[in-house]
Amino acid sequence: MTPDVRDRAERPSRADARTAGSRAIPEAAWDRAVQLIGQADEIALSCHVTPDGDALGSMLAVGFVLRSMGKRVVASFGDSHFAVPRLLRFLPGQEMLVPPADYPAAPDLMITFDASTFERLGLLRESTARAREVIVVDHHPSNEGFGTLSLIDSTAAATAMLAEQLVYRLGGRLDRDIATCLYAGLVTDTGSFKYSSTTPAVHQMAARLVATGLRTDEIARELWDRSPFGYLKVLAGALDRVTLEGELVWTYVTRVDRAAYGLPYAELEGLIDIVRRTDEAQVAVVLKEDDQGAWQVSTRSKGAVDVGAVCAALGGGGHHNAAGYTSHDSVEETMAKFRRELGKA
Ligand SMILES: [Mn+2]
Repeated sequence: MTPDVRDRAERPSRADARTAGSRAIPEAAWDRAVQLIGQADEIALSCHVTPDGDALGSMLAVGFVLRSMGKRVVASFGDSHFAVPRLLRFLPGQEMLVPPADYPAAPDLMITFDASTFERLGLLRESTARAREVIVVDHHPSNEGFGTLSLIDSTAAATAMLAEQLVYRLGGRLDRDIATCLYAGLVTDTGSFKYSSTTPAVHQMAARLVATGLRTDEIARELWDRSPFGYLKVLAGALDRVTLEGELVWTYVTRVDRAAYGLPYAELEGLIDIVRRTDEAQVAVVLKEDDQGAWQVSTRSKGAVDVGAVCAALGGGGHHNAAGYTSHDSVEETMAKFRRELGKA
């Protein structure tokens, strides 16, 4: 993603932070969102299944502000085995979370975070379909807006950037809890400020968040620098069968591999970051078998190939350099179809 030229041209003051990085969203849409939230007594929040730091962090950050406004808040995500991924358990605000079974069946107002499609809401799809109003807060370019109101900005490096705007527009202020949630989203989606999406606006937001006194070292350790021992063993297996085919590098992890060490699926999140470092490859792929036996396919590009388009053609979606999809085929068939689509890209 090319840094937005608008970001280079200006140095937002603290007051300008209200709108920095959000110009793809019309003012009228923000106003409508604030109005809908103002009118609601209970607000149901959701994010995509198997949430990452951006999805869960953005949702909880806004939840804090809504609670401080006196709203009843329920928050969830639609996984059949409802559990916060271990590496996100340090996030404050988890008392707002309820399992999908306890989620309102037909909320008056629902807000979704970082979910690029209706399908990504998993078990919360029915509630979403029955909600009177659904505000979609997201930054995926593939998001066509499945709600009644879109707060979608594909130039934002993270949904957390839009969540921050929503916090201000609701009259909220950053405190350490809100900032910790937003920071988790920002560092997750920029790969700790390493990806090309790391614009000046990203660092300016980080400065506002860090100024609340949050512990960047502790957050980094929770998110990236720890694993159960079993991860090392599963990693060893995955790296043992890693394959380089021209400019494509790929590997896979089965649920049997994980079961041998009692390793939860969510622990595989960082595996793609090890595989994608391969100098010889432009595209990296990791197939991860989930607990239901489906292959969750993570892909990364160094820029020459739009893996977002490749994954969209295979029923998924994402960004130019980071995308994914679900496959119910075998490993061999999944890779055959992937190579076919990659050849067209
Ligand atoms: Mn995101």
